[in-house]
Amino acid sequence: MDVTSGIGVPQETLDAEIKSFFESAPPLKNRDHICEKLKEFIDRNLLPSGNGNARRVVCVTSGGTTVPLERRCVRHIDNFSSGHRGAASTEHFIKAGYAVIFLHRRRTYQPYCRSLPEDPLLECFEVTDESNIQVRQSDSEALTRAITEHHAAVAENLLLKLPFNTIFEYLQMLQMIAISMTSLGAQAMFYLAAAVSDFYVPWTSMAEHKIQSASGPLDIRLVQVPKMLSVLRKVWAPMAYCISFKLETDTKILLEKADMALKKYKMHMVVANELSTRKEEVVVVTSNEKISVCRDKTQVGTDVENPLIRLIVERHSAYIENPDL
Ligand code: 9Z3
Repeated sequence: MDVTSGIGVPQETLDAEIKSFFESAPPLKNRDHICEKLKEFIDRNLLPSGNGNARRVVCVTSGGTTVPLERRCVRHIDNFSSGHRGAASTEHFIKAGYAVIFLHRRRTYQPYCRSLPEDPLLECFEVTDESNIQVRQSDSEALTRAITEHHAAVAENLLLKLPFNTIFEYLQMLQMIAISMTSLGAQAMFYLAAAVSDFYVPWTSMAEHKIQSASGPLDIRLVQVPKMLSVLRKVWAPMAYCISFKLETDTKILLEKADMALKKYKMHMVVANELSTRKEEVVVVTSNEKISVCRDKTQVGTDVENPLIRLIVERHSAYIENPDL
């Protein structure tokens, strides 16, 4: 009998922590709208595509979750994640024929916009006379490509973008997405590149109003965010192909920690990356391999996500053929 969750915490304790997390989280404001959009997106992609099968759908998570410190939030704890990994991967998945649910942190990198200036609206256009603006010649190629590719992905129902800010929003939305993807069976994939907070302030113990500085030094108790990966694998989406990411700043412990995560959460693959080299190299860890994947440095403008997604698509195909292997 499985008495622990595989992460050193008894299963009942973990279940209770998860239940309490969801019960006490502030409900999503637009839950019904998200539900509708998800249903429509999945239903359309369940229809036979070019090869006569339902399309493969991947949920790409991207960017960092925030941890609010006050209910009427003025301040929050944040992390470094820019969302570049998620945005780049989304483009490569769509190119490979997948439909992508892009669960992303608001105002982080977006698919197809990565090569545009930081403030494209102000920087890519110029005023020609009092009432007219035009795209600057130097930006016209990049902008046309971004607009064309984005519109094509949306028009073909290959991209659904769902934004989050807080850890509460992220986990509730991930659960909704996972449950709505059940009908896809092994055609579904989770690519969990978001940097998810490990600690949070429970809603029930959070200050209502802005914390006052006059009250002196601040003591806040952060509790551990329950590990949702195992529940995602076991309960929410048991047939889906699941890939999580392991980030460390100390390379000496990176692969060992990735290996541990693979086993503890029963992931199909863990992508290990180190903070400073994450755009150049990652290591794909599976139950019997460690494959180093590098960006092609001989070509300008290439991403490490290009060979990474190629490898993942190959492995997902093998899994669809034989999910029990
Ligand atoms: C990653 O490791 C991503 O590759 C990065 C991408 C966040 C480093 P950027 O957004 O960076 O392109 O700037 N994501 C997962 C990080 C994480 O929180 N992993 C948890 C852990 O390491 C497991 S879920 O414990």
